[in-house]
Amino acid sequence: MESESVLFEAREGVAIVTLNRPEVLNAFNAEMLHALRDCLHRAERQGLRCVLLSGAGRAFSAGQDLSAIQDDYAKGGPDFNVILRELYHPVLRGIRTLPMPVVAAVNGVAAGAGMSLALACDIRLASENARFATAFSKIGLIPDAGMAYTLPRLVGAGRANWMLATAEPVDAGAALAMGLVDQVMPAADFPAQAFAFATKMAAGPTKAFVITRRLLDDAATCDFGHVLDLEAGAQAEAGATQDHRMAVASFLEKKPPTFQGR
Ligand code: T3D
Repeated sequence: MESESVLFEAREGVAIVTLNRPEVLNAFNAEMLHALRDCLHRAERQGLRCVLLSGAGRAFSAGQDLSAIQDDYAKGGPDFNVILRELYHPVLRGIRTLPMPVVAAVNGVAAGAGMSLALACDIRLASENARFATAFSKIGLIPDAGMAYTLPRLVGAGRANWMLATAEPVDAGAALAMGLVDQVMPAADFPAQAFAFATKMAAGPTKAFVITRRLLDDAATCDFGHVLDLEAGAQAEAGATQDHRMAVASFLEKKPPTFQGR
């Protein structure tokens, strides 16, 4: 079923997924997180080759909708363990296992779990208007939605700790300098430039992208010898794809490759 809170459009091999509750800066409620997970499934079912994730209005996402869990405090408090496992984790695991790259187009502020969501994506493009705020410590919480894994890997343990302790917003330029985002683009034509980037990803060697993501995730928790074992298996997998064979043949014929994602 179509959701109003997360929009889905398929164009040129790209699933354009837009968080759409701009009146609360695209803060997450349960319905929205279900809808987001469904959009990932839909991109896979339709055989698309890249997801471009962005927010409507002036924000990417302000994280958990704090008014949506307000009633729970009167009843002993929200069950964060259940909320995280049942609502957030399927989305995050969905992104890390999706058989296509996921690009976050961070159009504005990304806070709390909204920032976590961006960090879980394969690539982060930032508008000049983007800001990143961990936010958790401002409300007495700890980093969740995968941020304890992603943030120190992107910016290093010291900076991650600083960003989590102070929760001060980091602007797009500073985010680029510390490796939190991959590219900063002008705000004026950010949607068009982000889409153009996503179409390039969609025309790439999809399987190699996905195997690379898995290898990097696994390598983050392995010793060197184990990584060498993993890479041998992973390269055998990539080497068995049609895209690899075609690209080598194209190279030898001095022609540009046309990847099919197979
Ligand atoms: O549930 C669980 O399992 C726990 C999971 C937790 C994960 C988390 O994400 S915890 C962190 C939750 N997020 C936050 O604490 C961030 C709260 N928001 C802010 O700090 C600021 O809004 C921002 C820094 C993101 C942006 O500031 P600014 O000045 O640009 O905008 P604003 O004026 O604060 O917000 C605009 C509106 O959005 C405002 O509503 P209004 O006054 O126009 O009616 C504001 O209340 C609303 N809004 C912003 N963030 C949230 C929100 N409403 C509900 N929940 C929000 N998170």
